[in-house]
Amino acid sequence: MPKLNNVLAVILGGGRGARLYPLTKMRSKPAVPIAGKYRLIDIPLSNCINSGIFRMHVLTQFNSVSLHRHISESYKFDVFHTGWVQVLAAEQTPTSEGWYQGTADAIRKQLFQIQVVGAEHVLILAGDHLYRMDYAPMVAHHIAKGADITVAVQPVAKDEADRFGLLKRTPDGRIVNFVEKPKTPEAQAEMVSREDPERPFLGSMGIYLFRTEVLVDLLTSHPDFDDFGHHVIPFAISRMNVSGFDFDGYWQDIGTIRSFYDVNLELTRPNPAFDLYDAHRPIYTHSRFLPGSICSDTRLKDVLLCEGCVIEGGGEITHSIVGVRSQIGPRTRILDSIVMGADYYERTNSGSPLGLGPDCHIEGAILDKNVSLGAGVVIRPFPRGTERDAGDYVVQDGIVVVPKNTVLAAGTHI
Ligand code: ADQ
Ligand code: ADP
Repeated sequence: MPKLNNVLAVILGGGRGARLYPLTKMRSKPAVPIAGKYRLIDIPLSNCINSGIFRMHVLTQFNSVSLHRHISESYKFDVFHTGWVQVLAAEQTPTSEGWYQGTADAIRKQLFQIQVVGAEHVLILAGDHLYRMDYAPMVAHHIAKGADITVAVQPVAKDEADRFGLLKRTPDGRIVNFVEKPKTPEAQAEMVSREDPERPFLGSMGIYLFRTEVLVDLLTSHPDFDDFGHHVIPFAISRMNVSGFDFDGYWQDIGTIRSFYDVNLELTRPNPAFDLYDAHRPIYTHSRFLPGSICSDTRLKDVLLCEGCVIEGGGEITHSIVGVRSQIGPRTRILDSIVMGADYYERTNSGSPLGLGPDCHIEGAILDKNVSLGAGVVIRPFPRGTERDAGDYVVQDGIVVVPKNTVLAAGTHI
């Protein structure tokens, strides 16, 4: 396998974050918590470190305090691993020209920072995917094929064709046709390239490896190319050597509240498809030195329970994530929910106790960090497709999300 010290990773930390709202109300998308104790950004950063890539840029629309703190406290390289993680935020306000217009525009606005690193190849990664990938075989493929650009590809099912960039390849792997998210059945039928009737398409994973000079040339000579899927890749395939690299491991896009919810809850089942327990390729995060969790007389079934929690007696938790430092009162029932936990143990700024009070019933919900629910709060899911912003809570595709730091009074029914 090639040495990857010639590769710079650039992680696209997210656009306006509208699809993950309100989890992105107070933080940038890479800082959104996942699996009870990690943040989204930990996934690509860990994949890079485990692959031997130690130089990483994270592009984000705004600098959130929690993202900075998380990265600076969690990713400290020592003298034997000279690397860094650099956050590069869009430098102006949402209304100004400085806002990244799309994935390619985000890279263009930071081209100077990318070039000064002097790496031969740039690996462009999304910040909202759950997967474990060793990038070394992709780099080896890129070099062996003499590619200008290599795109990681996966088979795509019929009913998902409109969510992906679909492509066709020659037998030696060169991409000769690419259509970003085709909507009509005719346009999709054009892109069938596999024998498998269930997964007849090949789709881009939105993971690109560029020769640095090709990337710089493409983005500077086409200032109107804002997006890789819509502009850069379709333009490049007929003019350059663009190769498709097969990746057949577990991989999920978690760009919406629904997919975020489903992918998190899948982790609560025994032997989940994404293995958090792989000791050779761990997912890194902030080490918090938290004590174990206490559950007094509580029924737990399919629960991913994190450290530092106190769960009082008589309650029941099923098919849910209980994040770090969660405090859950007596007789409270939690079903099909993500409870993100808290950043600290004390009271909220308004003086209410942190966590869930006694006798709550929480179902089909996401409770962001540092929430305070009084006694007897009831939350139930809405029908799929329901969208609502009620201030204290937001409904996205039927899932109730209680934003960070929210206080819900005793007896609130949602
Ligand atoms: P999408 O995932 O729909 O399709 P997009 O929304 O552009 O593409 O996001 C790609 C990544 O870049 C995400 O991690 C996103 O958060 C981030 N991003 C988006 N806009 C950004 C911005 N302005 N600044 C910084 N980061 C930004 C893409 C490809 C498809 C491919 C799918 C696979 O376009 O061809 O099939 O990924 O998921
Ligand atoms: P996470 O990684 O989940 O954010 P941390 O272990 O980084 O959790 O800790 C959360 C952060 O919250 C810490 O940096 C800490 O300084 C901060 N914090 C601790 N207590 C309080 C408090 N009472 N109010 C606000 N922030 C706090």
